[in-house]
Amino acid sequence: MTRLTPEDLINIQEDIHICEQIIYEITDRKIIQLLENIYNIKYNGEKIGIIPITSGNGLIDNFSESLLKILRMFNMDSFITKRVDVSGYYEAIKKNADIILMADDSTFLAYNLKNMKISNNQIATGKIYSEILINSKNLNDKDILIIGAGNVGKPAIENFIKYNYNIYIYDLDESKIDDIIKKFPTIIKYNFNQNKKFSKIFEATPSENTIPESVLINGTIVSTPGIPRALSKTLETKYNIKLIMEPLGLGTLSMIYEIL
Ligand code: NAD
Ligand code: 2YH
Repeated sequence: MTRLTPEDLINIQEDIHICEQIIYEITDRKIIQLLENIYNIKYNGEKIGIIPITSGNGLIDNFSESLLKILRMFNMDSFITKRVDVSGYYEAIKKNADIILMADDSTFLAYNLKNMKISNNQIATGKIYSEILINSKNLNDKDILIIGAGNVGKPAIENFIKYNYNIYIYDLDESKIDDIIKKFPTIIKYNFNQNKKFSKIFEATPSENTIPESVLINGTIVSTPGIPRALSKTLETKYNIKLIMEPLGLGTLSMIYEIL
């Protein structure tokens, strides 16, 4: 599993700000409006405690601070516990947190201590990045290319199925595709020789430059939580791509809304 690096998070506020503008351009909605529509709930001042976790490979410089910046950008009442791990959990409860956020090397979760709902970053990220495409004004085109059918890709695929998309899927690991096609037989295995172009692409892999020129048209919307970047800057500019890409913010907000 890919681990975030402090470098990934350096421009987190600016990255989210750019995504906010593109999301508004393609959906006519601000991020929070979109989340309210998706989860049919509003944030109501819940207090969110961020607990740094030292297990495994330890703390990531800037991780907890980036979460705090993200939540505060959207006016959410939030704090980082001074202590870490179990002591941090205790501190969060003593400070009357309604929700806690914490991550080790394999799981990043949000837990609502009042209603006992729990969310997982990979699922919530797949959800929001797919919903951005589903809510795009270009509703006529129901073809979607999905690159990467892992833990983030799978919930996105299930969401596109729900909205009757024609799903074309590519993954380096063919067994991942076969498993998904067993579950959803209408999904089409894509290979890049098919020479089909897409106005909507979802990408969630840990590899760089996974989106080749052959699938792009002018104005393609690329919604990609995958780190590092899936599309070269040259292709982004050449095809006026509407690129939704940032390392932590949208998924974290989606986790919070899922458990309100
Ligand atoms: P995963 O390991 O569960 O799935 C990744 C999938 O990509 C695998 O099925 C793998 O076979 C496939 N893959 C790898 N290289 C490929 C390539 N070159 N072409 C096609 N398929 C390829 O990982 P995940 O949890 O689904 O995460 C995917 C990416 O999303 C990671 O980079 C992760 O760090 C990132 N992520 C970002 C956010 C965010 O908020 N932006 C949140 C969660 C995860
Ligand atoms: O980056 C990660 C893992 N890849 C899980 C993310 C799931 N998408 N975890 C962050 C670890 C943070 C660290 N424990 C800290 O600083 O608290």
